[in-house]
Amino acid sequence: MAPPPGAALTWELVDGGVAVVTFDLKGEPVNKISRAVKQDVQATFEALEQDPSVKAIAFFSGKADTFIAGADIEEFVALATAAEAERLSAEGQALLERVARFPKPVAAGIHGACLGGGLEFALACRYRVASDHPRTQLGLPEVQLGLLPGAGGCQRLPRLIGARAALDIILAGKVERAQKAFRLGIVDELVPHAILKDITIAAAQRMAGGWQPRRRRPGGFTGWLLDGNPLGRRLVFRAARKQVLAQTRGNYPAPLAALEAVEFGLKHGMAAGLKREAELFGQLAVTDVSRKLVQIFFATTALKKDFGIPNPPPPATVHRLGVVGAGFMGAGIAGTAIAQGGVDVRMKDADLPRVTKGLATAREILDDRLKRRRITKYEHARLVALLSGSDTYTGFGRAELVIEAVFEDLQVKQQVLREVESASGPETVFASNTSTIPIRRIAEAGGRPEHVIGMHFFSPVARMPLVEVIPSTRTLPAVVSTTVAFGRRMGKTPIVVKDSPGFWINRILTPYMNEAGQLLVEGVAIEELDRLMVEFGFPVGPITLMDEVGLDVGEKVIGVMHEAYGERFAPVPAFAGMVKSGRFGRKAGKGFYQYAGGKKGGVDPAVYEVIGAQPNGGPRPAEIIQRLVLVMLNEAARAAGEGIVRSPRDGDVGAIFGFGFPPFRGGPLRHADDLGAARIVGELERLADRYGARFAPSDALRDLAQRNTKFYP
Ligand code: T1G
Repeated sequence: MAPPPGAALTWELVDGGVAVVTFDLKGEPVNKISRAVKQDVQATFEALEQDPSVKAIAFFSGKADTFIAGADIEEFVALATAAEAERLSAEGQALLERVARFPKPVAAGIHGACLGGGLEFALACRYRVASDHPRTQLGLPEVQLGLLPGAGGCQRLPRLIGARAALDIILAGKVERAQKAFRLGIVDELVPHAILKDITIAAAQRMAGGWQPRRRRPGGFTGWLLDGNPLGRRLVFRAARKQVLAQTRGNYPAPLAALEAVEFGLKHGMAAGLKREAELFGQLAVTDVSRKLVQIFFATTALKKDFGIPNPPPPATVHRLGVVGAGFMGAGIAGTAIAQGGVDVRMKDADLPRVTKGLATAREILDDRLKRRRITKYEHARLVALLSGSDTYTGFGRAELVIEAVFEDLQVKQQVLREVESASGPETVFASNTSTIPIRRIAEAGGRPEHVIGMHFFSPVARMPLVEVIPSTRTLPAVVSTTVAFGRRMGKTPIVVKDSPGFWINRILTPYMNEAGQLLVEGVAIEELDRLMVEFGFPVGPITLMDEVGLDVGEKVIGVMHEAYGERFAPVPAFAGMVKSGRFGRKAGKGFYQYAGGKKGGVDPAVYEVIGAQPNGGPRPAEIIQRLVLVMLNEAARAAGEGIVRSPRDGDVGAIFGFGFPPFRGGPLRHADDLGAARIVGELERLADRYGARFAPSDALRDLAQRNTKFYP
């Protein structure tokens, strides 16, 4: 019975009675499992069961780089009730139960992304072959969407690879490379892409002939000791619950629910586990946390295609990158550009000792990837060979892009621009990693301002996902698209922001950091400040962040912001004392906290002397949080009102990726919408009366309050 035209699944019979099924969702860049696709799968497996010539199935994707990207996330957005969501999960479970119990063996040939419901489908198959291609990634990222694997993943993965290994993937929403998935036992064979089809069909033919796959015990003896018996498993679950609570601080319900679905299933059996899994999926799918995380997913995928300007010209390809400044940021940019982009990098600094140190730091990024088996020895050697440096601009002539990461000083940056212009070609793009200085001010010192742009990375570059791209009013559109494209090639999420002091991130972060300084002076203890903001959802508190960024860098940033925006950015005396006393933070081995051998210790009690305050209390916790959050939201509204970011989406993704604004709150502008502009204005007025004009509500917020509208209408 031939499938209806346009169906997502098609099949043909090959030797040995194997039906080769191809899943290719027409008109879609990726395969995803929607309700319509479930019907297609149902109908196809019905036909395969009825057809006596079919002895076994080999299942493949017709897409170039994705096997199956999971359930259709867009269908979740439309879910109104937990019961409806539970039904959706149960339908998915029933379909995969049919595949798992299918009377004819099913082998899956996996190339590309095999995620969420896509991996759950593969887990329901009797045999899995994967290509050893870098694009082949397998995982259950559901908790990143505030959900759990709701099509049997919480039941089948632990039974296949053991509870501990499965929890390691499910609770963190991990995606593993094919090599790791093979080592864990998620896939049975790992083969070059070119022979994936043949090997998978051969496996199906063998199974049609009665051969049964034999799998080794997951996790060996330790696996048996911990996963293989109820007592061991109780220890595993207790440790996992403790770790999840420590990481989520109760702000993300999905990992705990997933843990329960796994534990319940192993305790009460598959059927009971599936039922509990669907119930928990239903409850999670309608939570505000999941809604926010799904919104962030679609915002980031949309940003993957957005060049930040209308009608973007095609970007130039960068074959050689020049990096001026071999300090921590410059080396991070160089190492990440090679590790992620595979581009040839030439570093330059004032003298050879600095260059040598920078090359070593950049190389550490590659060594780390080898150590964590993210690259092979061969790939490591090939990438290391792409890195070179000197104390002259030799080799910069061939660079299509030069990123400057020198000291945060206008004159120094202007001097470097002039030097790079004379050492490089007429089309070379000059991108400054300045975090605050307006690009037009740097560009005005050169001869080709239309080729100058800002490219602001965050520390540590290898790990922080955001890059702010800042064109001046004179920057050519082709320079913008080239810079955005290169940021993506480095594995970053670029947002294009307006050229103004502090751009977006430092513009909204500085008032928050300043307010933390004010609260210190008023007697709030350092630990208390950091604890409250971590509980609010930030990865670290403002004082720890100040130590990470560096008090000296902070002082530079505040200086530029105060000059540009006036009193509401007035420097806090507490911080100036720190810089004078050489307490720059982690890099100086001392800041607000103590550091021994690079490891962070407790608060340094001597620091209170330096900042001229004693931790004797200060405002109550709720007011502390309110002052820190509202001063940021107020500035974010003001900056968004000035068009510093092109959309609330860019602003929120920027804040989440740039300094870890709590994702479950959706970002500062989404959070402002939840609080309501009128309420925020009221609270700000109260704070302004009490603490000063820095809390005066911005016109943008007053306007939203008046019109009773939101950033996301
Ligand atoms: N549902 C809906 N749309 C999806 C999608 C999905 N699962 N995956 C991708 N898209 C869209 C995306 O929005 C974009 O749309 C286009 O496809 C190309 O994506 C029951 C509950 C697969 C690695 O979390 O990680 O299964 O912008 O630009 O860079 O247990 O997309 O073109 O209109 O990102 O090559 C779990 C999500 C779902 C994986 C491809 N799955 N996707 O990356 O392309 S929950 C995920 C990705 C689930 C079950 C549960 C990536 C990718 P548009 P793209 P890419």
